[in-house]
Amino acid sequence: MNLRQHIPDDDPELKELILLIAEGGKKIQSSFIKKQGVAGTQNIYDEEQVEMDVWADQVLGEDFCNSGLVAAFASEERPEVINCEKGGKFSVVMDPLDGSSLMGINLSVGTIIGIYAGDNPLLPGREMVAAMYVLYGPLTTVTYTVKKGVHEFALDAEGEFVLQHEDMKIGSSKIYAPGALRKDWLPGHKKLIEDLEGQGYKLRFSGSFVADVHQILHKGGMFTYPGFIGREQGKLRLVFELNPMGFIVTQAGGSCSVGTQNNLDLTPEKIDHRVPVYVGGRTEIELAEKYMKGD
Ligand code: AFP
Repeated sequence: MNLRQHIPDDDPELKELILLIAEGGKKIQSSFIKKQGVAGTQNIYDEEQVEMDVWADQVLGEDFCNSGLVAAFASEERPEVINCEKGGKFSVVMDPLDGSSLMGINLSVGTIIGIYAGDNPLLPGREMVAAMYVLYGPLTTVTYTVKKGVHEFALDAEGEFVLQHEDMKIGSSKIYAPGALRKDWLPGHKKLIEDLEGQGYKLRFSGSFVADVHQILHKGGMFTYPGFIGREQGKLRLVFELNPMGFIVTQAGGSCSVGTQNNLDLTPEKIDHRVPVYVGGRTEIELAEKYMKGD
């Protein structure tokens, strides 16, 4: 079964949007070999943009606004929400190329997407109608949810996304992926990690959020990029990173949190709202909240 056959027909426009993004993923995948330079510009967080970041953002942004499906979108690479002239039923949030600093050494990177009804993309994550990511690894895969399970497809030699995993449930392996420097961890977080290590959790961290969460989704455990000394609010973005990936993991039976509450309940304060990140199995997220709330 391919992606088009699999996505439910009850909202044809939502289906077209998911397929459009999957096609965008193909364009991005086929351009890695050509676009390995550095763009020489910086994004709104003063990070250097590699050429592919800029390009992927442009390609997907144009696709959205040309489609007549998207009223507005917010991108990690842009300082403001973009309103599309043609309008449309949905608004989209995207990290066009997460983990892009790893592209130069050929590690997995990905495109993260959240879809909302209406023209405001800065809504609480719980209001998403769909979320998906494209992972560019040994295989190029699309993982999507329209709140009817989580399903994964792989790009084959004929250019079709074919079903690999249907109705995925988060695994039960003991893996933890901890970002930030150990010396800067806050006391609650340090206790949490010591607890996990004491239970025999194995460390796996690539530096690409989308790839690291993908591993946790398949195998189980927890990804965390906590708040830390000097950056107590955290490094990763609520709107573009934690909400869409947390939504997908939640649909697969897992959970997500900023440590003290579920991130999906938060209304973004601004486009680049940053948060401490905990995403993974329910047991692990409950444990994280116990330590982070100081219970
Ligand atoms: P890039 O997209 O700039 O590579 O950033 C990746 C990221 O936002 C996220 O994917 C990683 O989990 C995190 O940064 C890694 O950050 P450190 O390099 O500070 O560990």
